[in-house]
Amino acid sequence: PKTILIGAPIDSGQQRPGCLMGPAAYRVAGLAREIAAEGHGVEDWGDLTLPPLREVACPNPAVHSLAETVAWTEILMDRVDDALSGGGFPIVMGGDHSLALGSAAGAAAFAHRQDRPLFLLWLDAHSDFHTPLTTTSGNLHGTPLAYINGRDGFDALPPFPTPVPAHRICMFGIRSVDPAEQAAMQERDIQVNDMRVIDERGLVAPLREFLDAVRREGGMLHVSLDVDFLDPSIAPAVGTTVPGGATFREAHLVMELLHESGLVTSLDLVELNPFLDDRGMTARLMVDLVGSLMGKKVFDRPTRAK
Ligand code: DIR
Ligand code: MN
Ligand code: MN
Ligand code: MN
Repeated sequence: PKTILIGAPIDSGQQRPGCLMGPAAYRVAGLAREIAAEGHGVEDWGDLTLPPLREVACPNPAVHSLAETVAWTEILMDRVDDALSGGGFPIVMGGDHSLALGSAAGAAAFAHRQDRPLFLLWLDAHSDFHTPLTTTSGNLHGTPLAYINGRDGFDALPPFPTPVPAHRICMFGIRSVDPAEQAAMQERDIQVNDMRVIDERGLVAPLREFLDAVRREGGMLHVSLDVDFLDPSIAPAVGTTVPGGATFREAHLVMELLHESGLVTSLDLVELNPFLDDRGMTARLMVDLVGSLMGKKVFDRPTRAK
């Protein structure tokens, strides 16, 4: 499928300015060129603009920018669905992680019409499992996975099309979780591959288990890659760095395994804050990782038997 780049200059899901420069930084770092170099067609749909806002209410006074988040969610849901409906592979260039409310909803709407189950791979230091009712920071970038999983508290947003059950969600890189998130995840039996799992088992075994399930169920796979999945020493351009993240080699390995699986149907690149970058190193690393996802390798390896 042809890759569709969708710019989502969103920074309303958190409070540090700069994420809205993300799409521009990905273009400067050569994202389209990298994808084309792997032999894929690529089309850039440009940057989305914020639609007119509606008045919305939320009982939690900490929550900010809910109206913006609703508007972004609606337009992203529509555009990602459009890209998939046209046979494309959408890559949403963020923007903070609140964009995943819309991109995942768009993928879910399409999967629903295709009568296929949607799976979610969440690569992040954070679990993003708050609802607008439980968040204490009020930053809605901490909520998309709860929306995707169908938790209550998202009344202002469009109902999530076919919420994704716990066994179709897989998280890697997790090392910063708030108490309310932890309680909710435990209650729902979400499989959290925190850094200890990676240290003990490595990434390969748990990732292959998950990919095998996607394949078995004939699923679609939405991947959401938060810059802070990566260790801050290699990816400083993010507002919420957490020490002890994925290494350069772990991150590329994930992307190569995803490529070989042939299962990924949509992708988010989120939380890049170019204002915090060191001579573009984070933007370039993210572009390189997309290269690995699209098939870049030094020596070809046969795809593992299905
Ligand atoms: C924290 C930080 N759990 C919050 N979340 C995220 O504000 O709710 N940081 N996603 O990147
Ligand atoms: Mn449409
Ligand atoms: Mn996140
Ligand atoms: Mn994060």
